[in-house]
Amino acid sequence: MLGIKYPVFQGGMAWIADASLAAAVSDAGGLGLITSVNTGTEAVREQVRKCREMTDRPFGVNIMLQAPNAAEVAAMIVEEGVKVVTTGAGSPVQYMQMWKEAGIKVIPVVPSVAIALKMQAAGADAVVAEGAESGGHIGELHTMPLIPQVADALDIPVIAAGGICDGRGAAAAFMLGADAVQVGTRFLSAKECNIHPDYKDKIIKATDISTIVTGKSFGHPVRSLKTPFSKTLARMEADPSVDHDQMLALGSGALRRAVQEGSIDGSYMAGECAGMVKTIESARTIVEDIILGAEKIIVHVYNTRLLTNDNTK
Ligand code: TUI
Repeated sequence: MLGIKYPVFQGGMAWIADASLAAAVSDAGGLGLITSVNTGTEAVREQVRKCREMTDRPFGVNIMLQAPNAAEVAAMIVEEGVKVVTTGAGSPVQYMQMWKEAGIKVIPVVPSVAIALKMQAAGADAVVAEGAESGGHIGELHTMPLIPQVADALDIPVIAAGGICDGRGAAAAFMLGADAVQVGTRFLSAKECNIHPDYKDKIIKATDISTIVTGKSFGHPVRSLKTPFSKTLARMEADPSVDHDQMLALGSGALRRAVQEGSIDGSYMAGECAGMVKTIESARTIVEDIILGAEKIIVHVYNTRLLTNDNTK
């Protein structure tokens, strides 16, 4: 459907996923995605043009629908002839007709079966079903039960996201009924990922219990690395005398501050698998490790009949 070699998407991480990362992932055979969250629509357009110069392979744009310029970016990708769009944090139904007429493949990110069905009915070509293991803005369900339920409910392809960072996670996602996987957190460590060195360092040093979810009590759960800043937010959230507007004000701009400045007042968004990311590697190495790792496990299980504990048949 997309003309890619491997069923591996790179998450369209806000402020992070630029032409450098997207082109490297696409060049390696996956689907690179450029984020719409940048200094403005023209900056996103520049990234699209840059990416096209850097690779001949297909790539896409991810639109964060809560951003004030979402409608502008929605029109810009048509002008620029982008072939694939993924959307997050809302419903892209109002743009669907325009994108379909332009021949763009539309792949909304969804957190539940109900929203997945709504997207399919609206004409989506596939969905990314994203579990709450993910970094950033998350839903309630986790990947293990979310993927099979979405796969059973839909006729269109399902891309699994949330907690997938190597061949083992990808193989598991395929077992659950996914047609492809989307990976975010592991690409934070890619050589081609242009985040502040302190952000990368925090990912490399993370352990299994290094992330925290804040904002759930006011309907905006976000997973990020535990830092003095995110722990302060969590304490404020538990304090009934602190109002939500105060917290929203503190959180505003925090992701950008982490990505560009490595600031102590930054929100270092990351998924639960940050603890599995140990080294800085090229995007190509990451894509190949995920897909070849998954293939090796699947072939091994098949050849040895591991699940029946009976090698005589
Ligand atoms: O969008 C994401 N993850 C994100 S967006 C983001 S940017 C940000 N910046 C500062 C503070 C907070 C966020 C960081 N991470 N993931 C995709 C996703 N989409 N997760 C959940 C949803 C979603 C939720 C509701 C999609 C659709 C939806 O409703 C659709 C409807 O029909 O209402």
